[in-house]
Amino acid sequence: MYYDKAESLSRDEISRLQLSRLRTTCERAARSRLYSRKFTGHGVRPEDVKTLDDLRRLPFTTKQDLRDSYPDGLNTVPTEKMVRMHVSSGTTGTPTVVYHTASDICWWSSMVARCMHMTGMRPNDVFQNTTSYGLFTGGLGMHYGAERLGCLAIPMGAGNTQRQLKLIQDFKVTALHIIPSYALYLANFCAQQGIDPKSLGVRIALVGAEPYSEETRRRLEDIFGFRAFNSYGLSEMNGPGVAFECPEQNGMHLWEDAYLAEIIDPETLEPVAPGEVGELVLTTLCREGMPIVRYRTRDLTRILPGGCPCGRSHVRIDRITGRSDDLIIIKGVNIYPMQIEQVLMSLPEVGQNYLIELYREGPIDQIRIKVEVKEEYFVEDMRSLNALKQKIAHKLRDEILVTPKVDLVEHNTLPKSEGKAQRVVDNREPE
Ligand code: DLL
Repeated sequence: MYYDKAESLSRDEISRLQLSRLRTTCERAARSRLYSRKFTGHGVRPEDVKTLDDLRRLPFTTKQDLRDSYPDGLNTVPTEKMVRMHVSSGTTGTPTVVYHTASDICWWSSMVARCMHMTGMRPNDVFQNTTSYGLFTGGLGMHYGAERLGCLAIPMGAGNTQRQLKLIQDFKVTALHIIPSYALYLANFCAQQGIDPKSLGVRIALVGAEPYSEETRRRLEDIFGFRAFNSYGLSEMNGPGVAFECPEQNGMHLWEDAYLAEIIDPETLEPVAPGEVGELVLTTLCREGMPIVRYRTRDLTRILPGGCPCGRSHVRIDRITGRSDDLIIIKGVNIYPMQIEQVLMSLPEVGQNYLIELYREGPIDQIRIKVEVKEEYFVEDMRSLNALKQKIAHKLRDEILVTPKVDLVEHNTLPKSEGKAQRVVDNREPE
């Protein structure tokens, strides 16, 4: 029933495995320039890790540490032992690099295969990867996983929607890897071409790499007739395959034999109470070439209480509600973009794309939301459009506690990107 017997280890077995792997990780990490300095600075040695609680004695690692260590300050083996590197998609400053040995790629692929199998994918599935290849880890990461599972993998890559559809149809694709904003776009595209998305016959979609709401999942499942499984990962922790939904679709199992997870308060850096939302901190447990200790992901989530009916013992994390650096503060009120998406995607009149704009009117910060309206609702009658505008603004106010300005636009008119969507544009002048 499971792909890997590690999926159903007892909690005791998981803890024992984690401790032994954590010790190995620290021994390896101490060979890198970054951790030899950090461990010394913290007055801690790998051999001080005697219990899992000793994790808290170890220093955190931040994105800035990775940048400062560019290009190879976290490596623990000579470059000739490495077989691949990925570079982060960061838009500013020095990029971050993650190197992998052959063993690291092997581990990573088997984790991704495990995730895919958990969603119900099997070797007879035809898998199309619609995300970008190259440096983005969703390309090769998912591809290697699908091959490992034994599926026929189509490395289509991002964009070129006409061709995506042709391949899906001609090769009877049954499983897709797709970013949520692109899935919404594909739905529009099908409508334009007069294709019923359900007729494509895709039964499983692996949907992740950017935040999306439960409402968006439901909308996608409704339109395409597939089951959409949330998929979480980050380049620093290999990429996809860190946490994934099982058929219960209620939280993502985070593979604790490969990653050690903590949830901390981003201000105090102390652990939050069980079940509370905080920042996810991850330690690699199986990585050889470039282990990372206590990496601050900035992603906000919580550990869901209780076991999962699927029988897998690995903890489940909740849908990522946002990043601690995504927070928008308008008129003193804290808003996460995901709250806005939730409201928009629950409204039948709203189309598949939206954009949040922040601007300043005199000294006051304002928020404007541009919303694509479905074709059938985009009528000429001003009164109906105004009523819709008001309805959206009221629903949003109930959720985010400030009244945004709402602009309705025709469907397919907002900018779309081939990769992750940029949902927030900040036009406020720096003070
Ligand atoms: O996005 C890895 C990935 C590829 C995951 C394909 C899933 C599928 P990065 O480009 O380094 O890596 O971006 C990582 O994306 O810290 C989150 O903020 C966000 N993210 C990833 N998955 C989800 C998700 C890949 N399911 C960053 N929900 C992470 C919300 C997500 N946010």
